[in-house]
Amino acid sequence: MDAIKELVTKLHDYNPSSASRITHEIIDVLATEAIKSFRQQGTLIAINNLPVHVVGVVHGQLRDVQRIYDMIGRPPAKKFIYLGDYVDRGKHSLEVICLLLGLKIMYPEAVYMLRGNHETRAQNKFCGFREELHKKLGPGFSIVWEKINQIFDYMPLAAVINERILCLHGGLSEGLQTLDQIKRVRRPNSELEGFDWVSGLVWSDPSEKINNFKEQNNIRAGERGAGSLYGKKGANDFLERNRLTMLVRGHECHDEGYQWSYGERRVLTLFSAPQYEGRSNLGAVAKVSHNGNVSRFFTIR
Ligand SMILES: [Mn+2]
Repeated sequence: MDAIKELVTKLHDYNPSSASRITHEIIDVLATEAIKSFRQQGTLIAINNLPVHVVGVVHGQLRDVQRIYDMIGRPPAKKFIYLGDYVDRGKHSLEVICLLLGLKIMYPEAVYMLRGNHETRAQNKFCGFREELHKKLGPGFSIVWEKINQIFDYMPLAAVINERILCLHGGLSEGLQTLDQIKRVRRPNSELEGFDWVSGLVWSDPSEKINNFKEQNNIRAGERGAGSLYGKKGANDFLERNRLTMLVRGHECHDEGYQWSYGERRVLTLFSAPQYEGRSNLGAVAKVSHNGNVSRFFTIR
């Protein structure tokens, strides 16, 4: 545990010029402890200790993860739930995932991490993470890559805040009727690439163009090739059936860092990586306050 504390302290203030190597040994420790922690908390997490800050996609942008702590405060004084996509795209996937896993291990009731579609081998093999490990770790990097992906296989898929706000990475599908279904998903769960509702948890997107559900199987039309689109009626029926007031998810970049769908305040997208891939978007974090409502947004430029 001392080694993890030391790593977390270092990564809180890390800057590339003072980089010191993250070793294979520390990743072994992180893997053992993180898997233990994720197994203890189930596939669907209940968060009843408010306030909590909901962070969307961060995609390897370590500096922005640090800036969010500078703005809001650090765990365990402040509580956070992250909506996935820690790795790929940005330059510091390794540092981001090690910092967040270290915090998760140290403060299991103040830091929660959900799985995103990039926390899968099929995505992070080709979207930046594997190459980053090759560059930073040299020989033996593929063992570390596999080990970190084994951690991802145990990450929870959803959380419910205050019994009313469902958090996940992607969204809903026709085959998902109740929260109990999510609770019963067995882990480790390595494949999340299809149109089934489990894959949809990390792949699906809200859509203004349809009413209920539609598989995203038309890649030529710009669809993702996994998960579903979910419309206003599909989303609201699901929320009402499960006595939820809101769905908060990540997975899509928006200019303001957050977006409400369907002209209502029931389905919220959060994206927390500003200037993502050369765009000029803001990054946003939502605060769920004591009364269980989204009370404010923090944004970074
Ligand atoms: Mn995503």
